[in-house]
Amino acid sequence: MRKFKNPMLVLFGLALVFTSCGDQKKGNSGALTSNAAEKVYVAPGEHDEFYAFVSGGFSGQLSVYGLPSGRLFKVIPVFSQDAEKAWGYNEETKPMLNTSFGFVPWDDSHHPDISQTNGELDGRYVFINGNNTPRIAKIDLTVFETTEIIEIPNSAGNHSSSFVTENTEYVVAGTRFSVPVPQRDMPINEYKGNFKGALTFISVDPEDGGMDIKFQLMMPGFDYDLSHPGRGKSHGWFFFTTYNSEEASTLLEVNASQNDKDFIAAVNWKKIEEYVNNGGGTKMPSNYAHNVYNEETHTATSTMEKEVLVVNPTDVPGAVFFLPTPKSPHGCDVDPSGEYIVGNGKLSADLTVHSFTKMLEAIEGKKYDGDAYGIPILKFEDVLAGTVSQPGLGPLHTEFDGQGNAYTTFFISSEVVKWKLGTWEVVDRQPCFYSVGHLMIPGGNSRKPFGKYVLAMNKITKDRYLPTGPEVTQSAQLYDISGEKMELLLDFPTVGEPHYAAGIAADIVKERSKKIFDLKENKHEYGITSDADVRVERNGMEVHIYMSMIRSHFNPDNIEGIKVGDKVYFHVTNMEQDYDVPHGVSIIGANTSELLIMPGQTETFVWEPKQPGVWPFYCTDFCSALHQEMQGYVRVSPA
Ligand code: CUK
Ligand code: CUA
Repeated sequence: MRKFKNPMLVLFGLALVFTSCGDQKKGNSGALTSNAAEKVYVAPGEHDEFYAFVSGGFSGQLSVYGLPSGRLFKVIPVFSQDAEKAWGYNEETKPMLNTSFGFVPWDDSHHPDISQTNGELDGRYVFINGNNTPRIAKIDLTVFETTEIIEIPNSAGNHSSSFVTENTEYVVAGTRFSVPVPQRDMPINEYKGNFKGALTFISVDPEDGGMDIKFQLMMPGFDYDLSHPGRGKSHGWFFFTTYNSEEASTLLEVNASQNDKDFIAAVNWKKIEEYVNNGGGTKMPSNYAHNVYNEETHTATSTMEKEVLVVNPTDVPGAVFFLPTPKSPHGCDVDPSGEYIVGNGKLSADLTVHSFTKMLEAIEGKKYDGDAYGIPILKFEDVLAGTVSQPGLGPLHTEFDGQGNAYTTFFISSEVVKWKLGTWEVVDRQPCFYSVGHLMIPGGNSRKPFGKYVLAMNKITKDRYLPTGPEVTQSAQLYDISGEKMELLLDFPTVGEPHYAAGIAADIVKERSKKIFDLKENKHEYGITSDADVRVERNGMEVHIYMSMIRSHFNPDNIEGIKVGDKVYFHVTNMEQDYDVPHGVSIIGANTSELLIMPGQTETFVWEPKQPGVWPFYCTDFCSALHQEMQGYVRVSPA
């Protein structure tokens, strides 16, 4: 059955026509008015109205921009080593990148989501997924640092992640690839019935934000693509788009899109939580790393966990249902009221919108259309709220402005389409340059979107920027959505591939942002709180240097008595107690990155000198008029 492959090829062909048509682009970009410049202009010294946390895709990081200006403020290292910040290089943060596969200093990050209280963004944390070696990270927005990473066992291509419920009860991770559970050596073509799709519910402690895997729902072997929590009336439910409901072991030869409809899986997590709290579920051996950065000791620890609680959906009647949804749905988006669940069928000409109320009625009336692996399938007509007919080609993702409008991206026809919830009519469309993936309205994942801007994230930019060799930057485009018609305001480059972003009013976050770490509270194992404590300690071939740094010297600055073959630990404390005065340090030949140490913090790097001599080190961050004088020497003698 290859019936549905050809339309896909036709669609991709069309995409090429669209994206390579330079003239078309020039015509459309001419629509910019001088008014647009005014709307994005944030005068020097003024602050932006919104933070946008933009995922880095294959860079594995999260970048922080201001909106509407599009100014880049920071790249927060998450899953990839980052030499600028010594993330994954210094001894304090190396454990953060530990996994059951060992040290994995790279990942592919797609979906940031901001923590919520009562369905509104609270600005405490950003969560983000690592797809490749399945992980979920938590970034603490008081320090803009990654403070926790939990590995997801029994999962692969952790893609329908990391979306949070409306009181941040859970951050949820869904597997893209179904895999043998437990992992074992078996023929791939015995996929059907043997491969499982784990949907992982990670609880978030309301006090300290600590993450823990509460349970894994072990679903049939589909591909779980994206997900969204219910909110408002549908709070307590979670929705997942699926494809390959055929459970084909290859998506090439046996076309996975032969089924006219795949499913959105509706999961009543409150029901499962109750089941689990009453002792339900089975403990299954599973190794996964749980890495926590302690903000008091400024040091991470990595723990290897040994088991997870697994729940079989058929053991909890009434907890999981399938909603038929046409043609390989990708995005799965729930509107701010919680009533509408939008399934963006990549290969469908229409957008399908399900009704939560109708879904409950159908469940109540037990109107099932058979089951798949014991999970009741609801009838398409019974749950359908409406269809947006033929809005564009290749729908991917939808967001909401909180004023009754939805905005959907179309990858192939390269545009954002605005339509009305309830009447399903298209009211506006604007081109994207080019091939848009996700879009983001600040707060668009909550009950209270800030419906002023939409940010579209493009996969391809071709002629939009100065050429930089064969690869050109990806981009984000900002549209004003405060009026009836969308207006393109700005187009700016991004770091890595921006899959998705989360935005929030800056006021909510900036009040909480920490300015310095109190030196007196420094509980780092090798930290010092006064210059009286600086020293060099030798323990066999291991040397520990307790060093301080302050404008504009190191103490000690000249060190002797080191031998080739020693393992030298530099534990360096920044004694400053001023906002925005980090110092940096490294030493010649060290195969680690420099340390960039914040006021009040201690960081450690290890140096194994290979040659006798007198070797200089210096401060790498321009910190004062005497920055260039901030230096020292280490004398290394033969072994
Ligand atoms: S996915 Cu990238 S465009 Cu990973 Cu959210 Cu849809
Ligand atoms: Cu310290 Cu430059």
